[in-house]
Amino acid sequence: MATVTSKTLEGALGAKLRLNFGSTVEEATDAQMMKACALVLRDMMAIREVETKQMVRREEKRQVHYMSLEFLMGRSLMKNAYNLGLLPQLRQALENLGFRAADIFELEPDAALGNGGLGRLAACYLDSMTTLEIPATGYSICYELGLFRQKIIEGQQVELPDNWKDLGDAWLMPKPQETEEVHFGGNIREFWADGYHHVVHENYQTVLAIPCDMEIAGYETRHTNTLRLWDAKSPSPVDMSLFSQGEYLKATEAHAMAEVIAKVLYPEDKHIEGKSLRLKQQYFFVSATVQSVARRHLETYGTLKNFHEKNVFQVNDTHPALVIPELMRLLIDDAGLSWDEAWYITTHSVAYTNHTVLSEALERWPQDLIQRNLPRIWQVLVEISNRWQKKVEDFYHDSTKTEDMAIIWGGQVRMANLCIAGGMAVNGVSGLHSGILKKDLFRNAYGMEPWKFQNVTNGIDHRRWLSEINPGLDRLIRDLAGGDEYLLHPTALSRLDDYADDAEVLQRLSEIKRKNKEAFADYARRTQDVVLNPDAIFDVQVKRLHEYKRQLLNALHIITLYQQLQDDPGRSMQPQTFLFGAKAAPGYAVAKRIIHLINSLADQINHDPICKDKLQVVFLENYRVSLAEQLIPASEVSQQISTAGKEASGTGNMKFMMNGALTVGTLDGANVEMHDLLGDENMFLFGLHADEVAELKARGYLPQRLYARDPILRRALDQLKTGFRDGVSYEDLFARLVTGSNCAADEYLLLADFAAYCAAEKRMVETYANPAEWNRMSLHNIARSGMFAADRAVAEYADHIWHVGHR
Ligand code: CR1
Repeated sequence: MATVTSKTLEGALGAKLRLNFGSTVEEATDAQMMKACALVLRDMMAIREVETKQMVRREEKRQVHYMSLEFLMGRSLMKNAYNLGLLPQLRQALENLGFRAADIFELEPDAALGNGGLGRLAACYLDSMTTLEIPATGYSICYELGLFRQKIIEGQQVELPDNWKDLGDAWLMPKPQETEEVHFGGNIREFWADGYHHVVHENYQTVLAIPCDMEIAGYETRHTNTLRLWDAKSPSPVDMSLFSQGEYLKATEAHAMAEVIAKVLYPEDKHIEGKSLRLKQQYFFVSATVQSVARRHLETYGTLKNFHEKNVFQVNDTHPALVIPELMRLLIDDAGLSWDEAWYITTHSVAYTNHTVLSEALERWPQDLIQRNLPRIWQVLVEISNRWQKKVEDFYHDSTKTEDMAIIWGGQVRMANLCIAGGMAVNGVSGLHSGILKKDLFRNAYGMEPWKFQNVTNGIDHRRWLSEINPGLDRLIRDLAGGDEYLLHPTALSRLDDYADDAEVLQRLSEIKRKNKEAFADYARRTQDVVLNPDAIFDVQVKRLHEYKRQLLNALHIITLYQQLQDDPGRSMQPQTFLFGAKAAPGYAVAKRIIHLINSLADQINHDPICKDKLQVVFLENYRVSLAEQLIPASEVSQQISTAGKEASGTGNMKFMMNGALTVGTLDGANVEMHDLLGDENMFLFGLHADEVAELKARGYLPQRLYARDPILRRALDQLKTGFRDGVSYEDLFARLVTGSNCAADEYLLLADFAAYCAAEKRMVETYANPAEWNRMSLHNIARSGMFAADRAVAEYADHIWHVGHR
């Protein structure tokens, strides 16, 4: 293809505006221009996508099907332009046509088809799978409404709908000719005829699954993959027989039932919602995916007997676990294979990643819900469960282990055990987490089939999360570490380590951070209506609001700092700005109370003159990918303070490290591996280790004792009861930590780690007073972050789980 210049792009954009919007460049609005940009890039990717598909078919490549109910894509315009190598040209073209490129990029809505880490991981892996030239497709649901938008009103979270498709649909390419049918409800009829056992599913309701494809461009490759988002439609808009009887409302019921499936993303992060709509979402996207993959396979090979040689389904947590019985159903009922043949194929084409050990997040479905909605799948599950149970009994002869490993038990279907039984591999997402799976959560399964268990430590798309969002740092790295080599070989970042004593380099690093802080302060003033002090340390905790992540511990420490300042208002101190960003699941009351508390605390501190130029607390509204992209390059301190053993990996921690922020953190998740690379001297570690947490709990943890013994802690906790100038008391949070309310007190051991946390923060502030030391630490963090590139993680999946080649 001829090289694309800004002139070519100007022409293409002008043509798009005329053809799609009947508009001239002069008349076009920013929104129309944004869409035109998307359409022009989409055209380029579409050509490459066709080429890639042809190559995969011609060379009979094994394909990866990455199944996830969540893909937290964020914005795509800048990303796609970057990967296509057209970002400078696009910027130039927009400016030449009289538009401000930054405004056009800013206008794109985030595609927030995910909740947090799990969904963002899937998005980063799509980028790496494509860049590594792995034939891969992502599968999910084309939610009409993404994760809710958050407004803070009088200190509290209010949820608003996220209508992302208004502008965001420019990336979607509907493919109605590849529609699949998914069947719900009805009954099963079985009979013998012609010497065969026949199974017929009857009286079901059909929902049409229509693919809406989003192309994924890789970096410096023509290889192009697809994210296939299934939209749900009813086969008929109304039931005409009911309509003709005058039952107008009833006549549209089936229609409404079908279309509600793709209406909204469930906003619960790590809490199962045992609702039939959620189950329908899961089966809908699983069934559509399995059918479409099998159909394409049959077209190419004429048989499904070699299906497992050419396909692998990676299931992102247990949400797509029904892929196991659905593939069995298709192989047996539709393709006529025997149970044993089908089981062999299934157990050689499905791999499972576990993302959490929190018991409230482990999916268990009431069996009657499955029986009613998916009668054939239920039958298959019963057979899988019986055979698995027999295998476990024969191996262990131990009824407690039989119960622990059961798939159907006590009226529930346990999806993790299903994935272990039906999968060829099970992996955790950090060394610590994978160890906990083997030693604890899945110890019996590990004892029986140890070869299935693996670790793949998470990674992030460093092209997006460093090069694209932090151009100043990108420039410095190119100057010092061999040009753009690090973009495809992230370990090249380690060359920065050679400059640890180079005063000029360290100075440049600190100027980059300073500029980023100023840019963020400007952004925050425009979009959040807050004035930030760029001379203060930007100390940041952004992630979903969950008790185990311990935002409340951060707040308690800030309360302590404030109380010390009240005792001695004249005391000179290093100014600190604490920034929070977090969405709470709408039904998670305690999480919402913690958001309220942080806002009350912010209101108090920001209005107290003694805090001026010393302490500031900001709760950033509507934390999301595009806000993270502005904030992370400007951050100096990264708060990763979960109770050890609870955060499976974390990926925000990696993004901050890569952008030179220093971590205040516990030895949890991937922090452990960061610490292995950095040592005590390059991060601020504190708190109990995972095994100590377990021991303390086993011994009997008594937070009341800590409350009684430590006056600083007691004073901070008492402040929760008193509250702040807005008059709201947080006695409920006090009770949750100290006395317990409907639960054991302080489940996540905030009080046990409080003193150590305050000491770590103190060390951090003292270090900040020595800029040379701070910048040197920052440099080491960037230099050693290459290990956390998603390219490395995806290559490990490709080598050890998928067995596919890659660049
Ligand atoms: C984990 O909590 C991890 C991501 C991605 C989350 C987080 O520590 O980084 O997954 N788990 O692996 C999750 O959302 C449902 O479980």
